[in-house]
Amino acid sequence: MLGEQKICFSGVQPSGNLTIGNYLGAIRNFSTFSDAYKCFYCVVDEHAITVRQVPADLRRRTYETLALYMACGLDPEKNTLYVQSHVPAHAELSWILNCYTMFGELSRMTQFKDKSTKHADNVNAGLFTYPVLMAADILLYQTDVVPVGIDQKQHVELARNIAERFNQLFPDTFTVPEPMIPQNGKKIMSLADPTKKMSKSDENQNAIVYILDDRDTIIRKFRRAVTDSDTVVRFAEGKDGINNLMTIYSCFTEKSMEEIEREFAGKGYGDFKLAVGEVCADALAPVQARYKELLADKAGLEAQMKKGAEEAAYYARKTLAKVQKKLGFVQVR
Ligand code: ATP
Ligand code: LTN
Repeated sequence: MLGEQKICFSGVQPSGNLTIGNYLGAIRNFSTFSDAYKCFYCVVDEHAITVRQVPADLRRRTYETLALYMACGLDPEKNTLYVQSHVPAHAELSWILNCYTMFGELSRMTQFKDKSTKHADNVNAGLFTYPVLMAADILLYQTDVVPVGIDQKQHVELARNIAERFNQLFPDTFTVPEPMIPQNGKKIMSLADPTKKMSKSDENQNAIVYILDDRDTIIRKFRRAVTDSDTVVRFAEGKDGINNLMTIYSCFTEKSMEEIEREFAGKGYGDFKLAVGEVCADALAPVQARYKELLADKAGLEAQMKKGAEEAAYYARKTLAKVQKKLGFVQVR
């Protein structure tokens, strides 16, 4: 809470091209909080360097992610949109919170276990303390709610634990945040291996539908999606591929699983896959058109980054000063 207003915070890494998993699990839902909450949506470039990035790509994707935020309906007049590295308080609070986070807690984070296996040649300390920076992002703004996909739930729970631990030592420092996980779309699976999360860093391009894929590519990728040897479109255990496609279809059409089963009764997987591709392409077309316009105006995006960072820094500095004072750091003005 900031005064009377409830706060919403979330972030997306500019670590690759964004997928329909990022869209359905997170970004699409961000704008639903804009009326009732003061919202901060951050492009978390400092998180992205926990795995190796090509600097020119990171720079380009930072602009692209901000443009996508806006193209997905986030009005910069109603939401604070900014880049993490432009607000130094994130890194400063992160250091402090490192000293209030236990090694054992971080060792239990499943994303660390997954990413350290995947990037075995670069298990750096940042990969390990990543969730502490995420806790700093959230706690700096006295955040009440954090809209994320289910894979980030464990990290938000860690942020809650850190906040509670800190508040016990120093009462009334942080608001304890709640994860807001969408009912539908919380975990979109890979089209190539529907037992795995669709992830923007997957090497198999057929596994992923990007928000910016063109219509033909989207339809082709859905046509190739791995399913099963059954022929009936129904949501059931063991039908991971079809369940995933039904979830995606349901996210874009708001139809229930029963309605979808009825709609495709007597039809084959081919018809269904085409329909999923079409609703997805239809829904993304306006986002893509708006994105192109926004990205063409680099100066406009930079002005937005600057304005967003100033707004965010104002709130972030307040929390950071409060924490530093409680800890016993000398304040001189
Ligand atoms: P990476 O592959 O680089 O780890 P990612 O695709 O998991 O990236 P993030 O930037 O880590 O993307 O996530 C941004 C947001 O998108 C988070 O809230 C995350 O929970 C959500 N998200 C990511 N992938 C999915 C998915 N497959 N289904 C639903 N939500 C997702
Ligand atoms: N770790 C998140 C990105 C992220 C985030 C945050 C999400 C960084 N800081 C704060 C919500 C709140 C991820 O999606 N991988």
